[in-house]
Amino acid sequence: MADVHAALGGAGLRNVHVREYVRHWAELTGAAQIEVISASDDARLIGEALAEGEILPAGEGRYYSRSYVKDTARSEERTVVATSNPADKGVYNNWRPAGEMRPLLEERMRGASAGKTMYVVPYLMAPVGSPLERYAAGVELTDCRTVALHIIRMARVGVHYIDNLADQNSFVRAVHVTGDLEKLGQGTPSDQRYFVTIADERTILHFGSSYGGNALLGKIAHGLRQAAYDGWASGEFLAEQFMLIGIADKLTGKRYHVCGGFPSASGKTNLAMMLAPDALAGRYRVDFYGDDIAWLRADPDDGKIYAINPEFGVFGVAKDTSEITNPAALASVAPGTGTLFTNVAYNSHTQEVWWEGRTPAPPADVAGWRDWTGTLISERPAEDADAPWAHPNSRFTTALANVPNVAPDFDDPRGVPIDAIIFGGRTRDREPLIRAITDLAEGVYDGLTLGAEATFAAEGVEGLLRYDPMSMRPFMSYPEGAYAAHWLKVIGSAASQPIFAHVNWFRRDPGDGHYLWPGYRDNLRPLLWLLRLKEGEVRGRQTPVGIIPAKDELDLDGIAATPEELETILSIDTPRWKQEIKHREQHLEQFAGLPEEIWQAHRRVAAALHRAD
Ligand code: OXD
Ligand code: MN
Repeated sequence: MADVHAALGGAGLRNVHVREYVRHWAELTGAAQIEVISASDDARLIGEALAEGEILPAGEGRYYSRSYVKDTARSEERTVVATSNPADKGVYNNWRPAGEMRPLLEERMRGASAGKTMYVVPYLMAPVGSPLERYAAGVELTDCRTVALHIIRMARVGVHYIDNLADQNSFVRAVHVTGDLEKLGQGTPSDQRYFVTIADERTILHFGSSYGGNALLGKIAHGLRQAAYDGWASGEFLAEQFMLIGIADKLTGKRYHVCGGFPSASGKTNLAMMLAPDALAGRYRVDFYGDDIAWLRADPDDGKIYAINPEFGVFGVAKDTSEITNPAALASVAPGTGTLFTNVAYNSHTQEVWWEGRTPAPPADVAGWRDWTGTLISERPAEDADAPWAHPNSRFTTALANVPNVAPDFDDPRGVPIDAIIFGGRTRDREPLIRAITDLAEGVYDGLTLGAEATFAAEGVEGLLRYDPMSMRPFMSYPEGAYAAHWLKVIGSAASQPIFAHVNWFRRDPGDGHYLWPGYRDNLRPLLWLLRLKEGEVRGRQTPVGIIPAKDELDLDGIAATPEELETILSIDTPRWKQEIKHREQHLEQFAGLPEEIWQAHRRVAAALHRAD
């Protein structure tokens, strides 16, 4: 049995509530040792993990790990939000009674860390001194060293973050127990895994995975599910799966900030790290704040909405990251950055890494190259010859400070004032490049009806979206009707509100299917138009679903699009929109207690489309 108090005392950890929490879980999980971790332990932990073969060197100051083959992604079916109030049940939060889930998790976790070290990782999901700091402190207990290494990159980690809390008991209890990964029946009817957030007890219990958001509990479980619940329960803030960027106009000296949500595979990380296109770089600079999470609050001092990125790092999808799609991401994982790669392809001779889309073709000389499962490419069976080298969900984990265009004030506790909130789907034939929405309820309505086209026609009705409200579907922690009302309340309480917009980089030519917009860096152009619209410098063209740029209002210097292509991306397809409106109605009808303002917004848009005949 671990000597908990000696370990905590030795680390200078005095918070009695933390000490009691660690004692409880050390006893229950049967961990053999306790070790308290601060960010300054990184080099030692890296050395130990290398010595144990848990990670491998990937060139200077970079590391590589593989997860268990059946442990490569989040599992939405095994994720539960539990509370003691049945009224907290929503459509997407997979609600269960706390009284049922806690014993179930305790049973799974009992004795499951026997013989292992339990790392005690105190963390903060906010810049120090943030007005939201009291919702940001947590202590993750994990029995996996590589998880501790990931948390050091993704959150601010150190004992002082929880020893100096104003309310010593106001930290999130986040327990991660890996379990015997080979015996958990992942994806079968007898799946043993459970990823539970007991939101009204501010306790997170995750069992059965050491991968990504399943194991780095500060990120999705605390940073999104718990924080969204806390933001609602306190009435103080919103926690959203949003990227956050700054746009600086070097000519006027003005700085703008834009945040927004995108369903997966809609280009959120590339947008977050975008650089200005060459033709505009003399005038504009894009600053990176965050690629995945933003917490938003109204500031009573100036009546603006402020956002922070609660994270300290990026857990980015490697696939398709290249010099063309995201040069800033590549620079952020360069030698010397301390980056951890997971489940990409690895060359055991040269210590290089590779993933699909990194270069147009995989390395020609396969000597030493192994796929993400560890199999030598040269020895893969014939039937696997075309299988990807890297797992499609393979990742890089690097600190925000490694991103070359990270904003100079990314650590500012106040956060940054938000000028625009954008939602971006992936729609081939209906959504224009951008449509601005000036009404709050219509903006929230647009977020609630966000979606991406189903990847395979077989998955759904032709033209039907997989709705992903505000890109929060997997992270919703309380009912959707209350969620919409909370949005109206928080943003509505700001005297000076952001403008909303819906963007779509994926409109296709109806004939040959080619993409009509170049995307990537050029996505700055519609955002500049949106900011100019907000400033009253352009007027746009009103349509039933929002304001679209007039052709001469977009700065297209250096863009090769033909007039016909522009015509298409700056238009709406009314018959397709009428179809969509019917689907939306069914989607929204699922949500009990949806505010009347949202229904009114829906009816206004539907009526305007009807009149557009
Ligand atoms: C996610 C992530 O799963 O950001 O959304 O890792
Ligand atoms: Mn995410």
